[in-house]
Amino acid sequence: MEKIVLCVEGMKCGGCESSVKNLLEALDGVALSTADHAANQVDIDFDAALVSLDELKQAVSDAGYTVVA
Ligand SMILES: [Cu+2]
Repeated sequence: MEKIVLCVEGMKCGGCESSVKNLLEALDGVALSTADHAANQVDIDFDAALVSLDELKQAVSDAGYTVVA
């Protein structure tokens, strides 16, 4: 399992946090995600054999949020 922290802009409330968490956890290979809109931070535990970092970032940006790093 790998752990990463993404800086994500555009989350404004707890609803946005839930959206990001749920869309990530719906992906194969993602074990756990937590999102913090105040910190613009998304923590993800994932299996790099099943899902790539690029796919994680793409899923977040497809949902309308901006992955800064
Ligand atoms: Cu929101």
